[in-house]
Amino acid sequence: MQGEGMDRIYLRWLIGIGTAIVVLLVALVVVVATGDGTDEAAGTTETTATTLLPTTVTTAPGTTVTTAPPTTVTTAPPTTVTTAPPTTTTTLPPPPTPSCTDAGPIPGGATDVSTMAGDYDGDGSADEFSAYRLAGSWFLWAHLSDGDYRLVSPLDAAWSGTYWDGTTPTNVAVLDASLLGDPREVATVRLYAGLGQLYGLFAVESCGIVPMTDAAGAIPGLYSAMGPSHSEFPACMEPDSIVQQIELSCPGGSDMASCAAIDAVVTPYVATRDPAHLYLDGGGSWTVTIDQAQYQVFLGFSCLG
Ligand SMILES: [Ca+2]
Repeated sequence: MQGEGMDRIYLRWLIGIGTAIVVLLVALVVVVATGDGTDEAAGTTETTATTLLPTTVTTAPGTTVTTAPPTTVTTAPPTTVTTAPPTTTTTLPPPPTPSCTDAGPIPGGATDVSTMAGDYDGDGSADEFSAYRLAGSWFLWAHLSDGDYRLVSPLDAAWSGTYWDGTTPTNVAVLDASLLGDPREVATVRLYAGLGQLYGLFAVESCGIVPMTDAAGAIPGLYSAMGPSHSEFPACMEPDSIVQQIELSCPGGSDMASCAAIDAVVTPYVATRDPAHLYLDGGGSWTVTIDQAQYQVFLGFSCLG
């Protein structure tokens, strides 16, 4: 009976030991399953690592992929295109058709011909204005580029009776051409008659050669005279439509070339066209004292060339 008791005691001890081992194993499993509570208490978050597995692309066997070679594109060089300059078409107004009668050339027997080139019809091309003597009489003659015709005007007794004092000029010469407020130049013509000498300004208008006349229809008193202590001449104040008869003298009879204070008397005229006139300015003559520099300026405006 005593041996049987010992067996029972030993069996109970074994059961106790086994039970303890089982409890410990269960406890260990719980701890492993829940992790240690220290980290959770500290508020840290566990990181779960995610591993991406490489994707295996399987190419079906027997499939041959042929890659086309690169295509070479040849670019043509740029073509140079030459553009012709634009054609400028200048439309000119139709040339006037003057009904002027062509007077013909200067006669072969003419003498004492004097000519001054100028644009007497204002078309931008040079014309000719001449004076000549033929069989004892004087003539004015013009060749106009506008229409290419020629005009002639005899300076006979009838002409002089109309525009002068009836005196027939004995020497005539064309001296200058001036612009007087109009595209058409006027010609200065010296009309010499012994004791009388006059300068006429002549224009081309209405198929004729006409003098510029004053309100009375006569050639105004444009003249010249030169001496040691005086100088008188007409001044064409280009491009203004002003003509001035200038009378200069040096007080005391001193030489004009060295005179420091020159007395000047100026008589102004105003040129108009269609018809051609040279009207005395309503203000009349005025006087002024000029120096040598101003004297040269006046000389530069001389209508006498
Ligand atoms: Ca012309």
